[in-house]
Amino acid sequence: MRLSEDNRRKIEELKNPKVMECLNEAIELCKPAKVTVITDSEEDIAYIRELSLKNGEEAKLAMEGHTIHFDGIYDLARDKKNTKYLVTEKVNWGMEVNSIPRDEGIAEIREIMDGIMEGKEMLVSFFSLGPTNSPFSICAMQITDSAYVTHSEQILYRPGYEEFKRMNGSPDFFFFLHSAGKLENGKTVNVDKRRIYIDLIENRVYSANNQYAGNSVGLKKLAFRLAIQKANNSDWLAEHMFLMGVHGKPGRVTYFAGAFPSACGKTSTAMLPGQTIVGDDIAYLRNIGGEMRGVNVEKGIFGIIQDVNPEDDPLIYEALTTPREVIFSNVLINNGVPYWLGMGKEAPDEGENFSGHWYKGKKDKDGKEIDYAHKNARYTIALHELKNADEKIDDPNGVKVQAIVYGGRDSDTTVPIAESLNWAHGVFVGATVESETTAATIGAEGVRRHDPMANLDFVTVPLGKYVENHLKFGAKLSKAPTVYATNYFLKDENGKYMNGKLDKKIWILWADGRVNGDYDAIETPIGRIPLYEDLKELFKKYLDYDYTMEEYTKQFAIRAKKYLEKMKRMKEVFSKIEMPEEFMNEMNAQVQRLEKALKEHGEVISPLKFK
Ligand code: SPV
Ligand code: MN
Repeated sequence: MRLSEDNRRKIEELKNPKVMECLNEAIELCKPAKVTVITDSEEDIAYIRELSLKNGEEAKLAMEGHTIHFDGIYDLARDKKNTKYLVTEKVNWGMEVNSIPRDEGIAEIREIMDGIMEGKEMLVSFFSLGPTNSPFSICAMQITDSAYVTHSEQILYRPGYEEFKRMNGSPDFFFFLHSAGKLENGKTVNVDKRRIYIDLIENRVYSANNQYAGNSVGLKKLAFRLAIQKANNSDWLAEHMFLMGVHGKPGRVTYFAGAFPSACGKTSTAMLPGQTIVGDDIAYLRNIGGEMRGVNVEKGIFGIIQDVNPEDDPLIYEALTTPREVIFSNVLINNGVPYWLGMGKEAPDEGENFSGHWYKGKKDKDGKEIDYAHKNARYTIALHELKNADEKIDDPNGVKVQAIVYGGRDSDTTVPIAESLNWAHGVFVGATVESETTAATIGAEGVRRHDPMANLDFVTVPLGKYVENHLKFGAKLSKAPTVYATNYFLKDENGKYMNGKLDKKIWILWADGRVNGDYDAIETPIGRIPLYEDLKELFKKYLDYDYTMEEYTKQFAIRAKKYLEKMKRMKEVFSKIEMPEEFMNEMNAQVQRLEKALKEHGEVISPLKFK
């Protein structure tokens, strides 16, 4: 038997028959040479850190606590094509969903995973999704042969071995079985056999032949998909959202949640100077006593490192350049020092990156020049390492959410910030987020993509049901949060961004002022927008910038024609789906308001016209 006495005891102490069953099944299938059970102890955590170095998945960098991990050259983002839901019947999803008949999928993945850990060590860990001892949280069991995956999870999630003990043998937990597969130079070889199969019936995920955390780390996007189904079959929300404390006035903290597609300013919003961060990626939201309350499912950040520089993201930059535990991935390493795109420092002409030894001018197999670091290169860091970590991060009761922000990458339509007219209008705004695609998933970049609540990649129930759950959730609150639409990526006629990177701070502080009754607003067909005077004052106070009337009228012009084009695209999408009536009413009302405005004032309307 591969399970030593010591490890067997650790498992038995959990007194959980399903844990035992999952483990036995995994051992039988993957046939590891050795099995190690990891508890919450400092000793076990240190063991993983060491193992990741020993087996070459990570290497030490010059700075104390810093390590580098490289994913393979074809494994640098989420693999949407090979991520599939296992289904037993035809589901009318209302969106493009990758699925496979369950029997067929399980047979395929079992064949791929048969003996996949031969000669390798199986690592068995337990985590809590959300704070420990909290009504929000879900327990999760992870089995993997990757110490990097386990190490990442130790940084990103709360320990769960003791939580499992408190579960009293309940089978209600998520289970993730992962293998990086055969490795060469620490990288997955059989990427053609990469599969991520999500079993919504058993609440488990099989993931094979990958290392990129969006594919491999069970607790991140894989658990998220299971949580969305669980939430939607109940009365809560699992969302692709950050949580932050906005400090608009001394002594006043107002919590915001925000959903943005990958690489659209989500982390940098949550990390805005002067504010506090609760979480940057996934939130569970519940109605507690009529209030919307939320927790961060995670306790760390797996963040995009590109453009983290002292000017735009001073807090992260400082954390990433001082001694503490950080895993860098897919950056360039030269002499033990990491270099990434947009760091504000020149990179050397050679070093090591995801392509192996790298030199300036190196080309890939298609003859395309390989950049020194990848656009989706990342850092993994615990939130408590950050100066701006909010004091309520681990509060089992979560934080009271008073505002929700939705944003996409939109060069020509949406104003920088607009307040929704009410909850249902806000749900409509969230469900009609569009964004130009980025490097965080494999595929074409720069294509406009509809991404409801920035959650399209992860929704595991029919889209209509998902939207309806949002509508119902808000209706039951005594006071629903105010919803805002933001857009940081508006461009002028010369293709130049109209706003600086820190302008988002102004939009967020304006929203905070609105929520707290500090400002008036102008009602337009798409929602309420700021008054020039208030923005002028905010820009001066926080960015020492003289915001002009000309900038304001340009940025906040209601591009009625463009908005109507967007509405046309949305109508096209939603006419094919069974959507709640309330949602369709919101869409029709917005179209009517826009058509009326266009008739009266033209295609591009100055905000002052609505004053
Ligand atoms: C995202 O792409 O939304 C991320 C990173 O947060 S990943 O883990 O790849 O999902
Ligand atoms: Mn994300």
